[in-house]
Amino acid sequence: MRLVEINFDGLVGPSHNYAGLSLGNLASASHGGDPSYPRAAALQGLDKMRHNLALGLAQGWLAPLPRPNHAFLAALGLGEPADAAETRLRAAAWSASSMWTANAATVSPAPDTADRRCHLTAANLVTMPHRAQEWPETVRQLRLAFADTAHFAVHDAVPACFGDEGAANHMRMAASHAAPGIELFVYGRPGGRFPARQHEQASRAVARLHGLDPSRTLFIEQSAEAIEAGAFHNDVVAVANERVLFTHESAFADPAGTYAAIRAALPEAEIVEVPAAAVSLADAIRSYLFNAQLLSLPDGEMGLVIPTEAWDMPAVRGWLDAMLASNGPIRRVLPVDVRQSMANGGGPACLRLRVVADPATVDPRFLLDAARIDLLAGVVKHLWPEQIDPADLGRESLAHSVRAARAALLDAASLGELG
Ligand code: SUG
Repeated sequence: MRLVEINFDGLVGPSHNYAGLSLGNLASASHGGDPSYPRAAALQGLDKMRHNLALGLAQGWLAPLPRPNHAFLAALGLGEPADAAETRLRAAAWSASSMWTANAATVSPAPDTADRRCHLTAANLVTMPHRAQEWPETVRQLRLAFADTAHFAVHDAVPACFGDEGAANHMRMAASHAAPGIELFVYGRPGGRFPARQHEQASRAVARLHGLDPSRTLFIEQSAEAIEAGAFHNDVVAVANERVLFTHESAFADPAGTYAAIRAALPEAEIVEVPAAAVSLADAIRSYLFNAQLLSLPDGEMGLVIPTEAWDMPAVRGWLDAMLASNGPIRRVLPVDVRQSMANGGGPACLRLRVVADPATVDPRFLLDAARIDLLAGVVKHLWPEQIDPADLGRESLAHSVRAARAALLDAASLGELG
């Protein structure tokens, strides 16, 4: 077994649009109503995959879900809605939100689990109607990609009474990817201005389903201040990789207690904390500095894949330059352009689901090399709509081209089962 980290990026779907559907996600709210550019969005995502593959890393992908979701509208008793309240539900049925695969599932690699299989639990995403419809199709795709039951267990989502947003609120730390790790579940306490999307009971259920060792599992409260400032998921203010936690000072309700618990469970842990005095919480969230991919590069160094928005913000750049000049564990900063996703609140980290596994145990149709990225990009260039205006949602001609684009993609990728 050769356990490595594989990042599975969601390919941005042909119905990508800005509908302002996510309360508490400031980018989604501020871009609601803007025209979107699905072709550019998907190509930006594919360029990020190409970038990370060229670093020598394993790269996978997940296909967009079928949209528009007529079954969702029909279950709500809606045909072609006309009034304003129903317009939001129609936009929900068109949402390409499955592109943010950090919310697809929570993943516990084999070294952490009781049965030594890698466990994945699909996230129910119940807090937001446009996302709550994702998980049955997501789980179908995960059961295809990780069909080898000797190495993987894929669980249905936990009951909808407990909100679960998947890996966006889960971090794993370990001496190395293949070593037994500690798992950190971050939940929010409800009652604030914005919804706390991750419920503590959902996190505890996932940990039980995965057979995690309670002495190596931490349940950490997210700071109310962070949620209030727009950190609708923990991965907007913290990211971990192997022994390193990279976090904003204001990410957790009890930072000192959290760091002490991490160090007690994993003595080699290194915590890189960005103080609010250097980068304010508002700038951290606006720039998405922490919605980064913290990656172990083949040469042994760690690299931080950040959105160009973070690189371009003076306070953030100043802090990053000082970090690189110091002797810290993060040695490289790698900016990428994912602007179309960023405008809906999805940075580099949102676009990927991390799975530590032996690539030989994964369905090869979900793994990428340069030629397969070119293949997917060819379909996108040819068939993804160039632009969608909010008023286009609901048009039968657009629905037809969106469905045809996805069908051609599945055909090219030999994934007809998902049709
Ligand atoms: O759930 N945005 C997504 C962004 C998810 C980001 N994921 C992570 N942080 N891991 C969300 O809020 C906006 C859709 C719209 O408004 O059209 C949206 O769903």
